[in-house]
Amino acid sequence: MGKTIIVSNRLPVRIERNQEGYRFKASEGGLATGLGSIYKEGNNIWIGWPGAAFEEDSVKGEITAGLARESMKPVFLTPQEVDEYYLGFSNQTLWPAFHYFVQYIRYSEEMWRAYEAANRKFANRILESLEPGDIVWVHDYQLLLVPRMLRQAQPDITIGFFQHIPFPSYEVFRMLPWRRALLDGMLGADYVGFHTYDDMRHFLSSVHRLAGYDYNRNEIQLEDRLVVADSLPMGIDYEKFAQNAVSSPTEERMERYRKSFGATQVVLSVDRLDYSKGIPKRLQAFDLFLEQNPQYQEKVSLLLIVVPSRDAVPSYQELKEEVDQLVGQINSKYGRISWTPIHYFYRSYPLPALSAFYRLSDVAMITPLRDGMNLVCKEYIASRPHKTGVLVLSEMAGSAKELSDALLVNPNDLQAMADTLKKALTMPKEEQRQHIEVMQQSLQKYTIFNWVELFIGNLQWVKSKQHRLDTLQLAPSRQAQLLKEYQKSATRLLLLDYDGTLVPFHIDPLACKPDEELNSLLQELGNDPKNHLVIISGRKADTLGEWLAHLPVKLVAEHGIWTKEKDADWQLNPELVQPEWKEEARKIINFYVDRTPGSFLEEKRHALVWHYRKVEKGLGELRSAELNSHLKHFMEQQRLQVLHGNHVVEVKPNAVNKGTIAQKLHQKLEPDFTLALGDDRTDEDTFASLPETAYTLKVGKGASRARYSVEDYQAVRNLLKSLQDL
Ligand code: GDG
Repeated sequence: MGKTIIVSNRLPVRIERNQEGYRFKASEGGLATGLGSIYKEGNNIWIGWPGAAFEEDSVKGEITAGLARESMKPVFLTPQEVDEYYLGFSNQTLWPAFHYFVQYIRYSEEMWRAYEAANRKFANRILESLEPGDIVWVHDYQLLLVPRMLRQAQPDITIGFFQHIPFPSYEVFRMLPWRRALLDGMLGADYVGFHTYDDMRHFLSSVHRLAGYDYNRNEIQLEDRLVVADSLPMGIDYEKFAQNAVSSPTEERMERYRKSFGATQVVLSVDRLDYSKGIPKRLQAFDLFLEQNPQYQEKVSLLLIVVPSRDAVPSYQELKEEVDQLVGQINSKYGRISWTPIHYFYRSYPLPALSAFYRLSDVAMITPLRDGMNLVCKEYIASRPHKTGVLVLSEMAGSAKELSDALLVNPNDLQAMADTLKKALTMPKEEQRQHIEVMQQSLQKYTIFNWVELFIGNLQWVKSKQHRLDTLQLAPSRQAQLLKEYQKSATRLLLLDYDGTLVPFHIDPLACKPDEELNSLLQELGNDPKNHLVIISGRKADTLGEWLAHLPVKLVAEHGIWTKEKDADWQLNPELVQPEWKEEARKIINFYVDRTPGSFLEEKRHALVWHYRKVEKGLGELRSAELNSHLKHFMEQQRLQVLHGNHVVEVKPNAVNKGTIAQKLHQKLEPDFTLALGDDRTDEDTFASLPETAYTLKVGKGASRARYSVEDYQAVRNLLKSLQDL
């Protein structure tokens, strides 16, 4: 087991300078606390930006050495990179898009290039530290491209990615010109986590519609790898907040604040300055509440804590002005000498002060317009030792999914917010206790530590599942064993698929005629009297005959409909049912074509295929399941099979199947050595039909029922040459 490398845009540290040099203060963020137990263990490290621009090499060296003592490695960014990658693409393109603020999205090719370059810088820093067996855990929207960059450099590594902000609906995500590169970047990971089921669902839908990958529940099958998406809501360090709430620094502060507020009820609001947090709407709702409920004037105050953030971004500067103005208006409209409606602070506080605010407040009003999770509301609940207090929470925060005992509101509905605030202020203590108790129990059970443990556990599970699905490479030792068994056997069945197995694919399917090398290989192998060489293909009989009839091989065309011995005529499979079945099946399928836009019926000589690749995701799955069972009901008694494949439902006679024919040949011949080679889905039937002792080989990457895999047609030819040379 190697080390774990955690990667996030910011390192969990604040760097301060005093006379003696630089000092490193651990930050108290949720993530830092949660991962604190991990990144300091063994050789584990945390890689990220130290948070300020350091120019001189000597300073960088000093900082690197200081951070190394804390198990951290810096990625230094220039002021221009901070401007274009962090404040630019991350916070003026991705942040607004992912929070549904499409009006704020900046579409700048220059910022995108800076984002790519900065992601590359992070990836390179990780690669410098990476050793075999390591796990890399990448965090958040600033680093979406990093997983793929790592995967390209080191195809086998274990990579987890967690997104802390929402993943938007496909309808919004598709607006980004760089959408495909962003998705591919994320898909470099093995395990991709989100706070909520909806975020995960949106991600899967974008993956399907934009990248064309299919998924089954939450598993995405790429060409060569399985990726699992998951919803894993982040918890808090519950004990830390619960204990802080009753610590003496908190108690002391709380007493002081309480004295200043007197008998006034306090409503708390804490957020970073961000348009996603819904601060202006919250203020308007408070205004409406005071206007409609004058009896509450002088009886209730809003404690508004706004933590400065991203103030170099224009939309944040505008927001700051708007908040300042609204607070001014409300305070001047209702304020008295003895009462201030809104106590407004634009700064951040040390933890004991924050804790005192949580304890002091009768109500916490957390109403973001959109929030990945929102930890403040969870911290408020954990900081209520007497189990009183009311949480008014936006439906649009990820945490609303877990905290259903809060008073949930639509943050755009001012009247509902004003009414809910009133309800919160008048809620009987007993009812408050019931709600807080339930929420405390759930937050206590699922903390940040459980979240970290679960994430890493799930990531390892995905990796082991990938290994189980991976077909073993035909390593030299296994190939040697194969050759040994071949040599000592007396009767051999060699089943070879044609396209993609013996010859490469070509845009023109008629241009895949066997070349000289292949001709002589097949000739030699077929001449060996111990060998029964069969080419088993989906191709038409005429083409196969034209290309291969001169060779000492048996030919099977159109997946088993036609067979031909050397120097004999083509024989129609006697088990084929009469084509009348098609009429009934066609009627059924057409009924689904009419009801499902984007689907169509393909007529083959011995099969009918309903295609739904272009049908809207969801509808296609629904209708295909219906059609599948509808057809099964009618068809299976008639020696027909219904197959639900990759965006197709196919009905065809049982006899039309490479597996059926392979099994028959095997039973008849009773060989003591069997080799089957194939590259696509129809060859899977061959692999499945043969006994376990057979050498079944999948050509190319991807999950397969074959025992082993080889890289491509060239590797197949090399293998056949080794057989011939024995
Ligand atoms: C992103 C997503 C997701 C706040 N003021 C002070 C202070 N804080 C601390 C809180 C809390 C944290 O900052 C804020 O976390 P949130 O979750 O509320 O919001 P974002 O910063 O937007 O975080 C969010 C989160 O990532 C985690 O995945 O929940 O949806 O947007 O822990 O306590 N801490 C101190 N003084 C303050 O004045 N000490």
